Amino acid sequence: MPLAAPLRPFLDWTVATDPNHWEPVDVALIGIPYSEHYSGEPRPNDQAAGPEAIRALSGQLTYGAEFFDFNFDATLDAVLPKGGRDGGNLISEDGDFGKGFAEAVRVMEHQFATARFSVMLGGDHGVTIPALHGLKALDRPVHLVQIDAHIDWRDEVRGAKLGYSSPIRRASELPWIKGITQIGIRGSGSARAQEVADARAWGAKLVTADTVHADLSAVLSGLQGQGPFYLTIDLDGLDPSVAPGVAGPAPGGLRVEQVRPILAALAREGLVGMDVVELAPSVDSANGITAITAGRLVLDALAYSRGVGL
Ligand SMILES: [Mn+2]
Repeated sequence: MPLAAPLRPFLDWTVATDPNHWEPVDVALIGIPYSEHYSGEPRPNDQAAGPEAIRALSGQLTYGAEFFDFNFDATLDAVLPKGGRDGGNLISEDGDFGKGFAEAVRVMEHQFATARFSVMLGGDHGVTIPALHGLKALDRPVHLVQIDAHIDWRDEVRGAKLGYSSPIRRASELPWIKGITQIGIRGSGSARAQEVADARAWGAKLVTADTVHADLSAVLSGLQGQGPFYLTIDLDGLDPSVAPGVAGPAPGGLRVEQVRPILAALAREGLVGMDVVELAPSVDSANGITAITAGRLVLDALAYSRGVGL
């Protein structure tokens, strides 16, 4: 069943919404516009609107291939991959992500198999779980890097095991995840002591935001030799002053200029793909800076993944 066409494709890429007709490409993207609050939460969030918000404002990143990108000292034509594919939005037929999970895994597997670099836009952090399952299609172990304020190691929350508090716990159960590094962790309310103990017992490396602020280069050298990588960015890993449009803002987070060297370090070792999740457009600044930042980080990762700027 084809995905839903986007209102505007990311970076004006070619739209191809039927996975059965996906051809091999350099880079491909889908959105999983899904968010599910836990039972008993006071209100639903609007993270399902994230993929369309990021796509809509991606127009601000590309005025044309001949425009100069000062991040890379080159024109966009040299920075961006050719023939990017926007596969549209994966919408569960019956609105139930639990039932739609297997289909989401199948689509992600197919995207990993047909794209050198795979991008997925969420959605809440639960949508990272089918992406992690889809990595099986690569048939080689990958190291998971997470940028997030929270460790997301809850086994379940009120019966839900595929929710936004559990993606890294679910990752730890997959045989093709050979390592986990969690960057930007901070504050309270992220985990109970048991979850921290479980993460450390598994061997996950918890890198606090304060560690990044104190010595970014040590964080970067810790990633050496660990690839290939898959990256999941929860936008609340960034500081709320630069990424305000999230449901769980936490003070003291990463700045864009700290994230970009991390993207470069991952690309040097091999970055197979990434997702960006947890954008809540209803609480973004009026100018959409969080959505723009999300798109910019994808663009930066794409450039680095092609060796540009390394
Ligand atoms: Mn998260």
